[in-house]
Amino acid sequence: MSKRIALVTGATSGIGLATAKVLADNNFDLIACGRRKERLEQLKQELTKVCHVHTLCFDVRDKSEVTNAISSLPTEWRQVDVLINNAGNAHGLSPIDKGDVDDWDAMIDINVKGLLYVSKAVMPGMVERKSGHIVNIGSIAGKEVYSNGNVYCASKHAVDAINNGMRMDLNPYGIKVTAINPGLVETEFSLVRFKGDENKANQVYSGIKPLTPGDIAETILFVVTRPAHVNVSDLIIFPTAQASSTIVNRS
Ligand code: NDP
Ligand code: 8X3
Repeated sequence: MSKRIALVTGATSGIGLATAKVLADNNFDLIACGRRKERLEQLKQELTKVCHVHTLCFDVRDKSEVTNAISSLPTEWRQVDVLINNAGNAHGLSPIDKGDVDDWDAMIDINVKGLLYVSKAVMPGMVERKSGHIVNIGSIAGKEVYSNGNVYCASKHAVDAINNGMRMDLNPYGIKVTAINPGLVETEFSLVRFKGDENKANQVYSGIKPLTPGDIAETILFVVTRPAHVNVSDLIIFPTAQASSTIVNRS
């Protein structure tokens, strides 16, 4: 295997799935991660035509599952060149006093602690080799807080801080660290946030042309293929109809 290896979390859906496909088409071998095994197998079948694919099925909330999965990588897969920390979601959209504590746990455990666990397992190899690139998928919710977004916004503000801290601490090793902060992207995100309520999920994207997962995947491809001396450190990407978390020009 002579291509660069990218490990993508949340490769079973949305931004992660599109990123896996775009990287596979552009000279990367892939470690595709997620909880939904059948989707990982389907992706492997599809991408095996263009690159080597290894799948890892684990829940980012479970520290030992994460460690065991990543330390189970066969020798030829151990050198992770690019880590895409993408797995994440919002759970609920309620005023803070009405919020569901289980939703809060899920967002902090997946979006923040899960990202840390995966990074902890991958970073030592990058540090040892003095090379690598970590791309953290944040959100506009990590730059602005919006009504009822409270804990999701907090989790993405934490990703923003972790991203900046990583860039500082990994700087001596020549490791690149990038945050990609999208606005509205149509994926399974809102279906998960509204617990399967399709009407509510569709309303989020009504009257606008939202970003597609492919738009974000192409941006990720751009940042991970810059020359060695270039690090894109922090990007916000909106659909044209969106100017901030709350300013959205709907027809
Ligand atoms: P999707 O719901 O389509 O995808 C989420 C992915 O995360 C799935 O592959 C899912 O895989 C994985 N995931 C969720 N929970 C876990 C878990 N506990 N363990 C392992 N994997 C998990 O949403 P998006 O593609 O939109 O979201 C991807 C990232 O983009 C998230 O971090 C989200 O916060 C961020 N984002 C999304 C925006 C949007 O508008 N869609 C805007 C800004 C940021 P599986 O269920 O198989 O485990
Ligand atoms: C997803 C975008 O605006 O729904 O992070 O929080 S938003």
